[in-house]
Amino acid sequence: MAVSARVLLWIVFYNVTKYQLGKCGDSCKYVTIPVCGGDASTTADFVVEISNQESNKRCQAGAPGKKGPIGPRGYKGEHGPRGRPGSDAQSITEVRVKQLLAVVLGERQNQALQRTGGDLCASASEGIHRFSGELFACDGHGWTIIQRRVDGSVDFERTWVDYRMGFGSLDGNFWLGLDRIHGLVYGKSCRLRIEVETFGGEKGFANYSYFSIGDEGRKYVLTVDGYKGNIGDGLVDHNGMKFTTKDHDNDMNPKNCAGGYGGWWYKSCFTVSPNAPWGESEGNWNNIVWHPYKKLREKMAKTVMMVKCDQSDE
Ligand SMILES: [Ca+2]
Repeated sequence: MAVSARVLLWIVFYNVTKYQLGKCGDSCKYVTIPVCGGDASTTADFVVEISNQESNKRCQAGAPGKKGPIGPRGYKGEHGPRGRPGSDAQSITEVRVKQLLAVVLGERQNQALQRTGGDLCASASEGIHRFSGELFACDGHGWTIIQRRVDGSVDFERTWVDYRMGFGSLDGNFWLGLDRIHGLVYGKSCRLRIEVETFGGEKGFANYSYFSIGDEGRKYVLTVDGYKGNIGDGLVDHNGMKFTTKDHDNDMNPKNCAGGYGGWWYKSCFTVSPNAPWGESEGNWNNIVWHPYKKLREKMAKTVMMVKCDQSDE
């Protein structure tokens, strides 16, 4: 009898757990089946009935248990695809550093030059002299040289930064630099003298009783007045113009006048070009010209631009 009861119980248990809602029959009276939230022991019929009708209610989920521990770290992800080729970051960095240096050096130069009173070469002999830590070329007659061309050894087709900082050799071809020039003449009454010489050795000059240029914020705008000389007022068309280089177009031409002629105070575009390529080419406008003087018949072999600030407004 006991064996038979165990068999029946096993059958009932098997059916109930297998089908959940199955009948275990009249013969099974007692079975131990866990009932959600209820008795641990009851009749099989009751269990089945409850399972059929109320198991969902009784077996509703209780409050969530505690969070389990953090699982192990996942595998390392795939290597991403190769990025696009970068731009010329090195060059960009170099340019920015150069520009920053130019600003810093320009400020220092301006401060040093303004302290000197602007009359650097008043009593200096011809040659290179140091004033306030900076080197300058003097002509020996009180003029400070800001530009000189004597041959084609120095390229004047330069960038804005180069024209701002200056380039070349003080004992030969050079451009003093717009920041230095501005520092020389800022707040002072200065004169400008330009001397030219043709390849045939003919010389001429242009004097201006007033010369000044703005700072970089005003694009080094040119102001000249009071022309006297024997080569014609070549700067009359450039007066009031901003400085333009091949990479900074501030002229009044739809195109950039500086392309191929060096930096200058172009209008649209020029009647004189002291910073143009040096040489004795036959091409029109392709060399250093002072149009009011020789038109396009003769190019200039030498040019010198000098300032003298013998009256201080400070
Ligand atoms: Ca332009």
